[in-house]
Parts: sequence; C-alpha cells; structure tokens
Amino acid sequence: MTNQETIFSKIISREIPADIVYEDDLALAFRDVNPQAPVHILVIPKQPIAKLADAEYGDRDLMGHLLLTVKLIAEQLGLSNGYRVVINNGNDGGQTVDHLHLHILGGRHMKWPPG
Ligand code: D5M
Repeated sequence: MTNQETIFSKIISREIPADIVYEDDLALAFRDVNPQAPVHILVIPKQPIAKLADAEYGDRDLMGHLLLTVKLIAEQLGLSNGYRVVINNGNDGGQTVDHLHLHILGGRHMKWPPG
C-alpha cells in the first residue's frame, strides 16, 4: 500500500517535529522516539513505500541509496565500532509504522538472535 498518510509522512512534511540528523532529495533520517540503543536512527524514503515487501524492481536505485545513506549516517555519528541495521516488515516482523524505515542501532554491543 502506498500514498497512505502516516506519522512518518507527517515528519517529512514537517507537520510534526522530529530530531532530524540527515536529509537529501530521496531520504530523511531522524532519531527514534523510543530508542533501543544509545544511537537509534530511522532512515526513511520520502517516497511512501509502506514496507519492504511493497518495494519493486523500479525502486532498486532508491533502495541502494537508503543503504548507502545508512552507511553515511553511521560514519557521521562515529559508529566506527559497528552497528546493526534492521528492517521490520509487516505484522510478524514487528512493523508498527506503515512507511518503510531502516533502523540504525549502535553505541552498544548487539545480541543475537534478536527478540
Ligand atoms: O518501528 C517504528 C519505530 O518508529 C519505533 O521504534 C518508534 C518510532 N517512532 C514512532 N513514532 C515516532 C516519531 N514521531 N518520531 C520518531 N520515532 C518514532 P517499527 O519497525 O515499525 O516497529
């Protein structure tokens, strides 16, 4: 599902505030309001793709851009000791906001498997 208004589309349009750490033409990144690690950033496309499973082959440049944006932000935030990137997809994946987002988690050692 696309073009659905979510809390993240309202952050993109600046209808609600967020602690934005990065922005370009295609992507926006901001601090998670409920951080699970000392550094917890969400990277989202400005295009309202609801979830990873809705991404199409034509989105491949955007998807690559999002991953490289993760790398750039991690470098800018000094996560030189490593970090985790998470995409929760759909209900069983634990996704709660229907706008694709990549979690960057860092600043502590991550456990495996995740809960
Ligand atoms: O992750 C959705 C994440 O979105 C969750 O970690 C909380 C975060 N969230 C929800 N509302 C906001 C606002 N307004 N600002 C910043 N972060 C927010 P999911 O993968 O869908 O479970």
